Amino acid sequence: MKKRVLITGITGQDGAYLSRLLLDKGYEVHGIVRRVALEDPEHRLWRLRPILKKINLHSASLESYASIFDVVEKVKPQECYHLAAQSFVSYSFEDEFSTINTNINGTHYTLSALKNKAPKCKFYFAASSEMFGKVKKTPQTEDTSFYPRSPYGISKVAGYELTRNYREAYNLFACNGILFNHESPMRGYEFVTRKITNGAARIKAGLAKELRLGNLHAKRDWGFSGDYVEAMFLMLQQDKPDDYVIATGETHTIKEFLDLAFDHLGLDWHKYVKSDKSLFRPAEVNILCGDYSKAKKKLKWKPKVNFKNLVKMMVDEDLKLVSPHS
Ligand code: GDR
Repeated sequence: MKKRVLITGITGQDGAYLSRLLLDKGYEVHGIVRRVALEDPEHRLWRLRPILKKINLHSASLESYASIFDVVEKVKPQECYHLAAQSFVSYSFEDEFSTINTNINGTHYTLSALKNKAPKCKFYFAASSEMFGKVKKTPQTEDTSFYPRSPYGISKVAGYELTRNYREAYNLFACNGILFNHESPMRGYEFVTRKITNGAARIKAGLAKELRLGNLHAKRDWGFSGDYVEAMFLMLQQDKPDDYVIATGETHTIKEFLDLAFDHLGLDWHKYVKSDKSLFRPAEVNILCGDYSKAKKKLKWKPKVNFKNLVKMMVDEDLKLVSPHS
């Protein structure tokens, strides 16, 4: 019998890489999507297009306990990866109520439904380096205290604590993956890396003349999503549930990202990029850098794609997309 897995947020970047990984490993893959996504597959399911026939999609909403409960009862998963969230930090300042309600309740509903209908199911929560916020220490480890700087970060701290509490109170096999930024050619266009690689490719192809960004001084620890979903999988294959930092251990500024992306196309970003105050966040996370020693030791995991190759991979793919015939 195939192992059944349920993925919330299956339509996102990580959902797409994780589904492929689990299909390759012989899992029966189930995913939760919003009803609107099923009605508009062309736009909302583009990342899953090549594997749509191989996976099972169920419509449910993170805002409805009843709908999550029904899917969990029907699928009775052995593993559940809870990736769904309002995940764009900037937007969380504009709509803090819905970010906080959806993200916290969605995690709580999923945990509770599993406890009631599939208590042996292993659970993964997509926690985030945003929880470290105004960092207390660099690099950040599993023991670094949290200081979130956005409604999104706050919602992730609550999700992290819910996950830990279900593990301790109800004996659920529940893990927190504290993932640092992770990118790919399937990254959403609103995040800074994709905005840069897409913007640079459009400028190269003559389709745009400038690129407006916010704070160029922030530093992030950027890895490759395809590597990070392997760490998620490994967490659920251990004997005991635990929490892990997943990162590369390197930090770079947005300017460094710009250097590599534009250089790769033979362009000088200073000529095209404008820093626009209206794109700055009300509270910024200035530096993130993760220490993944625990994952290395216990999961035998390490990142394979380095910063340079990640930027190149994204620029090359975006160039193909904007100028498909060249
Ligand atoms: P982040 O990713 O907030 O770290 O969260 P994002 O790419 O949005 O921002 C990274 C940094 O770039 C600065 N920045 C800009 N960001 C965006 N989006 N657009 C811009 O124009 C721009 N200009 C500068 C930001 O201020 C910030 O400092 C991501 C998300 O995937 C979260 O869901 C996840 O939890 C964390 O990574 C780990």
